Amino acid sequence: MIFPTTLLRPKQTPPIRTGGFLKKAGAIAVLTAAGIEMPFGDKMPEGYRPLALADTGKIHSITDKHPDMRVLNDKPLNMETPAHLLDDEVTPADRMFVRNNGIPPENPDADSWALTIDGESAKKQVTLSLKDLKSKFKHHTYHLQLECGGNGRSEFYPSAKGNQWSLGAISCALWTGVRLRDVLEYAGIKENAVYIGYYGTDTHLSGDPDKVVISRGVPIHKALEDESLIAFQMNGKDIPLLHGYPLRLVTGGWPASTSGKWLKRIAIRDKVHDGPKMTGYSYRVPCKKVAPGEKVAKKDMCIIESMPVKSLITSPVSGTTQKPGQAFEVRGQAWAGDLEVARMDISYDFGSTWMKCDLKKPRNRLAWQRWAASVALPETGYYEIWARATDSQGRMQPMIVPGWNPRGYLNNACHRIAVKAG
Ligand SMILES: Nc1nc2c(c(=O)[nH]1)N[C@H]1C(S)=C(S)[C@@H](COP(=O)(O)O)O[C@H]1N2
Ligand SMILES: [Mo]
Repeated sequence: MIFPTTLLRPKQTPPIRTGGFLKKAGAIAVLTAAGIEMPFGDKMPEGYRPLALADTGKIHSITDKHPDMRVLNDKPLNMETPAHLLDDEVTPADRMFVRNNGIPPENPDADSWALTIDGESAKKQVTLSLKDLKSKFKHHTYHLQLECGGNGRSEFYPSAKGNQWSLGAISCALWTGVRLRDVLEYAGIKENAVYIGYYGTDTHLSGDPDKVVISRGVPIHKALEDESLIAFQMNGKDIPLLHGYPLRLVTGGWPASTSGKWLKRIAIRDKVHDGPKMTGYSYRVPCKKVAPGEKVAKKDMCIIESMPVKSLITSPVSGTTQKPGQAFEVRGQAWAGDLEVARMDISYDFGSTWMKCDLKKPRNRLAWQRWAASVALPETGYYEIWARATDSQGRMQPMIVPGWNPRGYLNNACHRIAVKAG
């Protein structure tokens, strides 16, 4: 095998300490030595690392966030949400992952906040105060999934640099604001408009006040969709500072890096936006598939648009024990970028057989969908539950980490949890 254990998502479970006999005997021997029976153990490929051996991970706490959020970096602040904390239909503010590329503004003043629309393809430059925005345009509320393009990066091999997100850089909150379309049309969109680009007020890590932290955007067709918002509320309240107070762009279903926080300016561009983190290797993947570790020229990288189909098991938490033969509920969330999730299946025998789950319709386009199934584990032992979503175009989540790319984007491999019956 060329890419041995990496195909089996080893990094989700830290490597087993391989001293003495364990090295040869492998994971199943470890479990047997620990007195854990392994139903379907004979179906497991060599090199497979059972979740039973998973580390619980470091727990940090940052005021006003849930104490079990995982902090990946504190400057800039990056924190992700453990899967079992994403069990709510609407993600509460304290359980929402944070991805900052720079330093958030310290004390933004909503009363004096203004948004400017300009750019080569704006018919006129306009500046609107927050009050103007709220009074001039109709308000809309949508339930929108925001997933970092690098969610799942930690599982790529060879590893990709950047925040080592596992599964929890995804949220689906209720966003209220005005349509980006209404505001762009207020300024006037020239015929030659191609893209929009946002600018926020966070500051660069270097401390250089003239350096833009990140300025990304979306093609004009995405900007003009009903669900693309300039939002001033999240879950019915002011947006929390970490998530963009007092104003942010929300373009659900696309890499969340397109949803600019602390929004001050939107440029209507006559070409593909070229702000920091739009070019080179940022938020881009090879236009043509490459082998793991292969060098790719910048010119052969393409911008990520819609995120791929994906799902999470949010209950039970990995590592629980259930009574053999007794039914319990397995449930979670599923989403598919611009598309809808059409079907959800789970397996508790390492993918040998699958059962169809109940799947709810999304609350609106670009919202994640709740799913649930009732499971009874047949006999005492160690099980894993694997979850697999299928989108409305028939694409399924892969079982193994797909499509290696230099920066580790778009890992939508199936989520798996460990459950013991006993
Ligand atoms: N101004 C600004 N907007 C930003 C960012 C940033 O660093 N600065 N990070 C982006 C990235 S990469 C992501 S994944 C999302 C994260 O949104 P959240 O922190 O509200 O979850 O915000 C995006 N918008
Ligand atoms: Mo991101």
